[in-house]
Amino acid sequence: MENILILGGDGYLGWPSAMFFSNKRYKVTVVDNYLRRDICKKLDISMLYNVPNLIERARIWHKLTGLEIKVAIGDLQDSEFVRSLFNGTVKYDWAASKEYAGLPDTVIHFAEMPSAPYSMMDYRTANLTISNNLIVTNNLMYAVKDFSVETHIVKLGTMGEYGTPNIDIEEGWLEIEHNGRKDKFIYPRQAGSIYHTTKIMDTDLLWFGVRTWGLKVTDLMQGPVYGIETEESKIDERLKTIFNYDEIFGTVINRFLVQAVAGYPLTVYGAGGQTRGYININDTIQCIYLSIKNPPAEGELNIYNQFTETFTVKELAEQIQSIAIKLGYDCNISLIKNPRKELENHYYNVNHKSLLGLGLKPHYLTEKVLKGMFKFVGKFKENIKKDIIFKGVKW
Ligand code: USQ
Repeated sequence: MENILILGGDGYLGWPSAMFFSNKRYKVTVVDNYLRRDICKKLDISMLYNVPNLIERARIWHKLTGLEIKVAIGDLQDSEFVRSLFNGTVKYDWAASKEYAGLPDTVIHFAEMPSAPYSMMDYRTANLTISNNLIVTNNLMYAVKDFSVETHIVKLGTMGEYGTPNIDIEEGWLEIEHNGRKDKFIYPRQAGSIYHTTKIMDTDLLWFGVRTWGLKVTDLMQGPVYGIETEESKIDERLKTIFNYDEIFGTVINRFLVQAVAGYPLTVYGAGGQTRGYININDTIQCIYLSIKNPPAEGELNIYNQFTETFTVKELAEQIQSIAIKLGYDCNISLIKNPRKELENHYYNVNHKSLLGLGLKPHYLTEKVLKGMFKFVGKFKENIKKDIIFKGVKW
């Protein structure tokens, strides 16, 4: 039985991944310190619905399926806590059997502060983002180097590391010819927020570990994710993942869906020509699974561009508006002054063949998928708080 350690197991992607691998009979341990829930509380941001905490969810999962997801609650910025997960001294906060899970074959690293707007609120939130994301990544890298060099690290990166250059974006690497000589480098990066910049630095840290100590790393350059339900979340209401629609933690498609249901004009920033590569939550899980099934060799860094289709923000708003109207919602689009510093009309041509080559079967953003999301979000209409949808964090 393969052993997987999931860092950030309480998150939007962490919990569905944990259930997916547990269902596939992997031995799963999840770790979290509830950073996102705490920030939401501090900023008075509520999610679309309440979700039981990680310990409660692992208990429910065990009761319903008989499968065990071990839980350790703790701050991964604490290097001794990270090392305890590798040297066998960890004390689980919930487990069916308290016996040590053993060294992980794979670590999936989601344990980052994932919001660009949060990182840009002020110097304190920028510092928290930098220290959390970099220290956690460094603690993980050292623990793997010191205790378990065979472990494959799968790290969630972001398409935002590349920015929007005026040339084709390759998959991680670029061959450069200079003064008659050639070499291959990590593709040039130019992030649009402090958060995205920490993801570049993470990539650089792990690339250093790969070159220096022969670590095995896969870095998944993911675009904005949308969606709610996965196969396992359908087993029971209480197993569904957290869902943010606020300006800080909500990603754009999820936000637009909630806005349409609430009768709040869809907030297209600026001209709306910003193009990004989007991915369904079910495909995120598929991509992680494919990455685990195809690990890099010792001393190799795999970089995959993880999205299935590209849209401008305006196209997304128009598509969501047209379905909202069909469903009887009164839905308008509002072009508001862009609070972010980003190009609003730009070239965007990205190579993303690798994961398709490994067997990814995309779930596209079809009318059926959107209608399913409308139905789901509609059930929680009464919970939507309009005042958290747009506050205008500016940079
Ligand atoms: N946008 C709007 N209106 C909104 C919200 C967003 O027009 O109400 C625009 C943004 O200006 C941006 C695009 O939609 O051009 C995507 O914004 P987003 O908030 O969905 O995504 P972003 O801030 O880039 O971050 C999200 C996740 C982050 C992940 C990233 C992937 O929060 O963790 O790394 O997507 S990527 O965008 O490819 O860098």
